[in-house]
Amino acid sequence: MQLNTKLAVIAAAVALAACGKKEEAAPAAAPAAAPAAAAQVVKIGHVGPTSGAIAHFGKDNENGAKMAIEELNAAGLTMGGAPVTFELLAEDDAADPKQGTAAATKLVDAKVAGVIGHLNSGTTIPASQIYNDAGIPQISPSATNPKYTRQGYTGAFRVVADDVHLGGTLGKYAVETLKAANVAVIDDRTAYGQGVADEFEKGVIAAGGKVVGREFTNDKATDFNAILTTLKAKKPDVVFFGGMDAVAGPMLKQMKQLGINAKLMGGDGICTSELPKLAGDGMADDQVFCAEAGGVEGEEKVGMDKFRTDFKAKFNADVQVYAPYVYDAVKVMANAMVAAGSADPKVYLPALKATNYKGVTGNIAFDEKGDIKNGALTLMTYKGGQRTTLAVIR
Ligand code: ABU
Repeated sequence: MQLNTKLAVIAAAVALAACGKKEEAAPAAAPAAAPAAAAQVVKIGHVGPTSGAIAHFGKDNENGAKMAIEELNAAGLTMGGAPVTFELLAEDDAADPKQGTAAATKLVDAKVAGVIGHLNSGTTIPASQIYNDAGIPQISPSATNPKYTRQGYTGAFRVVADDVHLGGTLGKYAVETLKAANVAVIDDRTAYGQGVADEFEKGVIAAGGKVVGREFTNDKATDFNAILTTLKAKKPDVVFFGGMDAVAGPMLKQMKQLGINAKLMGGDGICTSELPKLAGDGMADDQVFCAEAGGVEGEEKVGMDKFRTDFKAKFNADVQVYAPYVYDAVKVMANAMVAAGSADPKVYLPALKATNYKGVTGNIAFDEKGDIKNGALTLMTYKGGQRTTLAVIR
């Protein structure tokens, strides 16, 4: 007799005893029904900075994950013939590489079947070694440093374009479209900030522009007067900042105070709905140019627009940048598990590699490195404190 059947017989006997009936008085037991397959709970980890200066990014990403998990659980899915529910284990790494590896170790110990994250390149890259050693697949929805998918880890995936694409395109745009002859570059010395600034410089030079100055700060700095004064003397048409919006906001204020009229460009790290609040009156219309490392256009916008509306209704917050990419990444991972009939990474990894998924961020398929195929960029500026799309570029 199978264990579940035995338990059913024992439970029936206990129930009868509780009713005060003697066993011999009970009617003959009907043949036991085949036991229902046991429900499975699959743990999926998520990591981003939900504390610190860029907590608004981390909460945005985490909310994207929550939305996806809730929808998956409401769908009544089965995996390998048994009902499955997904549990989100959300960790905060505060955008700090050491906290990032601690969070990764915690998720591995908790036996997650996969991880969505981390948000920052500086945390994603060191954490990826821990997931790789544990055989746990990871999809980053926002880390854009190319190194992440160039380490030879078979379980590392990314659903956004990388900094080579992002920085190079912005450099070309500065010279060819904004007609900037002289550009200055600042970075925050993080894996993301320095990397995207380097790629921007290459793009400017390839397009025939001149880099007249390069300075750096850090991702916690608030005073940029010294470096901005140095760059002001070089009369740049454009200042590029490789870093996040929490630094770019005060930098814009100080550019205005110093009378620097240059445009400010940046990558996806500044391209948030929060930037106008952080910059206050330091941001003028059509002064800031940035790009999200993904994008949809035409009919595909319908799904993205609906996501944004639903997100706002649910969390009373606008999407910052990457919540839709997290949402899609969770669903891509869950779909691979369901298709493979297992949450065992060894079993579902081939299905994850073979992903061809139509999400709110467009079509998701991976190349041999784990990068998104045919990734897009959305170039934006700000008008009246709102992001305005200029173009979607592939
Ligand atoms: N891609 C911008 C923010 C995240 C990062 O790559 O550090």
